[in-house]
This record gives sequence, C-alpha cells and structure tokens, in this order.
Amino acid sequence: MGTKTSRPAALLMSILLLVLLAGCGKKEAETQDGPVIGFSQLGSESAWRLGNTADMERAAREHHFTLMLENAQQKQANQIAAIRSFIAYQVDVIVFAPIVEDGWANVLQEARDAGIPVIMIDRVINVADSSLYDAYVGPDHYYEGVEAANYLLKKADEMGKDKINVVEISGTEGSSPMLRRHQGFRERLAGDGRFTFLETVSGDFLRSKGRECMKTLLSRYGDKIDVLYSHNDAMTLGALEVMEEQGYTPGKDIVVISVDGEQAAIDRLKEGAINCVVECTPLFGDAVMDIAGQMAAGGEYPRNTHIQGACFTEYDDLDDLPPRGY
Ligand code: GYE
Repeated sequence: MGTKTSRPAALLMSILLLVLLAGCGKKEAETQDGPVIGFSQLGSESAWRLGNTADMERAAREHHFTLMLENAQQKQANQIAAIRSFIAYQVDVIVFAPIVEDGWANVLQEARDAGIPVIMIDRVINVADSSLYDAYVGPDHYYEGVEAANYLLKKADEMGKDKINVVEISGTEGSSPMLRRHQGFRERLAGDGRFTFLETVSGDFLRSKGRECMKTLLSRYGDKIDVLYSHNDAMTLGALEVMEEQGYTPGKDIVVISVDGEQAAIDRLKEGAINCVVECTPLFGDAVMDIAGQMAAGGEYPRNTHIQGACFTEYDDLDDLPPRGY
C-alpha cells in the first residue's frame, strides 16, 4: 500500500538516524519512525469529544506515530476537505469520526483509489459498500439506548404509575449516536403501555442547546414531564440548570437519564440530580493506534472493535469509581 519510501529504505533511514542521535537521546528518532496518521476529528462540542481528542493524541505519542489532527468544527464539508488533504499528503492511515451517517461514499472511494486504509471511529456511516472503510473502533450506540431503557423499566416499576411521560433531547441530527440512541431506547420500550413520548428535540450534543431544549420542553409540558432522556451529558448538564432555575428538583420531580459518563455528570449522579448515566467512553485511542500500526505494517487487524460501556445508576454504589478522565 503506498507510493512512499519503501519499508526497507525507511528502516535503514531510521537506523541511521538512531545512530546519529544516539548521543543526544533517541526520542525524536522514534517519533519519526512510526506511520503518519491523518485524523479528522469532527469537532469539540462536548467533554466527551475533548477527552477523545486528547486520548488519540496521547496514544499516538506513546505509539511513536505522527498524528496529523484536523478539527472539522462540526462541519462535514471540513471533514471531507481534511480527508482529501490527507490523501494529497499520502499519509499511511486515515482515521475519521464521521459527524453524520450519510454522504461519505465519494471521499472514501478517493482514499481507496489512493491505496490508503481508513479507520472509522466513534460513529458509523450509512454507505452501500461497507468495504469503503477498513475497520471500525467505537461504542455500540444502539445498545446504549437499550441500556437507558432497561434502567427506565426498573425505575418505572418503582414509580408504580400507569402513565409516565417522557421527553427526549437528542444529539446532532443525522448522526449515528442520535439515531441509534433514540432507536434502541424506543424499541426496548415499545409495547409497554405505561410510556407516552411527549416530544423529541435536538440539542446538537451542546450544553447551551440542552438548556434551550429544556426551556422549550418545560414551557410546553411543565409538570407533565416525568422523565428526561438526554443523548449526552453536556446537554443534560444544561437541562439540569434550567430545571433548577424553574424550581424543579431533578432526579426527584423529573427522572433524568443521560449518556457518556463524564466526571461532571457522575458527580451530579452521586448527588441525586441525575438518576442514570449510560457510559460511553471516549478513551479508545490505544485500540485505534494498534490497528493503524498493523495496517501500516501490512498485518492483521479486526474489522470491528466495539468498546463496551457500563451503566451507572442511582441503585449502584459509586463511592469507589475512579476519576473518569474526561
Ligand atoms: O456521546 C457526545 C459527543 O459520538 C459518542 O458525541 C459520541 C457523542 C458523545 O458529542 O458527547
């Protein structure tokens, strides 16, 4: 794969560099030795995302790989441009976290035509030919929705009501966590007559929009709301502020279910303001770099690596939970 310096030649150059740098420490030589990874990160919308970016940078450093990082600031067009620049640069491996599911076929075909392997991380895409990407590393967002519903089923038994009104603040429109967290939740609860789904509004995974969404939902439904299901902690934290400003006690007046597991949300879960946080860890940089290393070396690697999360609820003892790291 690739039109760059051949492996033996690269190896020889590295050895020469190592010999030359032996007297002044070999760290620099090592960092130049590994493959070049072009990484298109989708944005910086949440603590989850910042944690993911930082973990990818750490893992690349520790693997002695060179990471070219482009932040798309929440725009698919920027991601496509970044991937094209990685192709022009002839990186060894392309990694991307797709902001939405649709619209990737052309640029992935270009990467394939250039002979550059592609690792999709975090979110998934909707493409007719799934061989257009070579590997996936990330969570299973459908299962996260199911986990959220599993908690709610238990809570509903405890509540003992025969009518429970649910509102939902969803993530970025057309993104796989938004679509799958919704779908998994709804499918798991389907057929249980206790639940009424009042409305789903999109908060784009942003804390500020989580605030706005909660304001809208409270103005429309007020005291009728029994449960908030929010697709990420950032939006949940914004929504909690609004509930408190309006005199509600989150966790009691309104059952709050969130996804991610960032430190701030776990703190509010321990206080009782959130009832359940489905964990979705962003700390999978090592798995990505291991696969990238194998790809660059022409070795074997798994096509799908699913990162399994836990589910933290008000029923668990969380005293010994280590610091979250994001
Ligand atoms: O839940 C959210 C972030 O794609 C899993 O994106 C990720 C989601 C995560 O903005 O906080």
